[in-house]
Amino acid sequence: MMTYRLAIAALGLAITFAAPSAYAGPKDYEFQPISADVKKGAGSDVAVRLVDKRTGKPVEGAVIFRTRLDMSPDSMGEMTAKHAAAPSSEPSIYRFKADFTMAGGWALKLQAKVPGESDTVEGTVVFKAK
Ligand SMILES: [Cu+2]
Repeated sequence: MMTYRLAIAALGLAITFAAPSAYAGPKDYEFQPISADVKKGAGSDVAVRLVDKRTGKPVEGAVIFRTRLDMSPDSMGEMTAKHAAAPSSEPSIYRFKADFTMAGGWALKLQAKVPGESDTVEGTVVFKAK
């Protein structure tokens, strides 16, 4: 009987400690550059990967519904660049074509819907145009 009660108590503890990580939140995801170096000029390739930070695994099937590309890393936050989503053969890599009109630091700001996550996932990826 004693061991049974101990087992129940241990199970309760396990559930208590497991609970916080059982619920995913938007902060559990991160957009990362495939390559932080990009080519200055029109129609440059930009690619980001979405990773689940809890597992380190890539996340497939995110729907990126809003983006902004600006030079905020070089204190030119008002300077934006035209860009558009481009096809990707890998489901966890999200590609764009961008017109980097100036050499220097550019920030790609993304908002996405991620499968199984009700809140919007946001991320900023910094690139260096050369
Ligand atoms: Cu600039």
